[in-house]
Amino acid sequence: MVAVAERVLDAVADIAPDIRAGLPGRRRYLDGENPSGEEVLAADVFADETIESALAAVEGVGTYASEERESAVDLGEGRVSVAVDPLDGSSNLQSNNPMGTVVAVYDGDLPAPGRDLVGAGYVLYGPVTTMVAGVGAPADATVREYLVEDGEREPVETVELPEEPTVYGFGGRVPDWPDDVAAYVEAVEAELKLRYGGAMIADVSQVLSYGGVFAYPTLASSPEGKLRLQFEGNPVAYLVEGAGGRSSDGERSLLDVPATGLHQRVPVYVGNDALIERLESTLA
Ligand code: P6P
Repeated sequence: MVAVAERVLDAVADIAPDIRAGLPGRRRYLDGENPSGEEVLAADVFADETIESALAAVEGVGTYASEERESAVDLGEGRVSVAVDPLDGSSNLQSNNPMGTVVAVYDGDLPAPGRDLVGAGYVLYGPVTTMVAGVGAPADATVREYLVEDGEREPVETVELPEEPTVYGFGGRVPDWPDDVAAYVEAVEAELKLRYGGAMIADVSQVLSYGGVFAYPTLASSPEGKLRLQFEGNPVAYLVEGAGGRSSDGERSLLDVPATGLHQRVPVYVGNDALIERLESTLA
């Protein structure tokens, strides 16, 4: 399974430059919505189709699922399912801010709990193109950063959450935060610097680099929050926990949240252990 996960990450690194090169001409919205009821950019569709065809050629991958598609796609023989957010934070394209591609590699059918992950990673289209990824079971994963150039990923360093937290970023609108979430943010904003850019991957990258907490919390208007477990919550939990941090849906590790649907939403809290522990006791 680890070998298949490595091949998946290699395939995504291989086409990352094509996705980045395809962004400038695809900044317009198309008609219609994705399964989560969100507007779809031409770039979302381009990234989705590019990734699907790359993964169809990877031995061992039997299923492709995308945040942009209602149901999973059968790619033929292969026990591994790959769930992808092709362009996470694509609304940042218009404002020319960072966004990413998120990849979750599961052993078995979807929807799946995070404990079934055998690899996960994200590509960050920032000033430079990088990948942060790990392979193996969640408990065994070593998370590394790679520089992605000409379709190759060159290891840079092992990713470990800094001991001392520095940044925080909470999604949603302040009036929509339940009182306990608002109380937690009021406490941490006195200790940390606000870093929120509207693309989960770029905001999680801040936490992995500088320590802190990222959340798209439960909202009064949407108790399950906004982010999707299969495509965003599980892979980000895998990476942050693999880097020595902690994840939560408010009560437990995101990796322990039962999988009930391909596009199920989940509140996402990830970051330094002490900050997440404090958050869980605040929400209890
Ligand atoms: P908001 C991007 O659309 C996304 O799915 C995540 O990447 C990001 O964290 C969140 O939604 C941003 O949501 O409500 O701040 O625009």
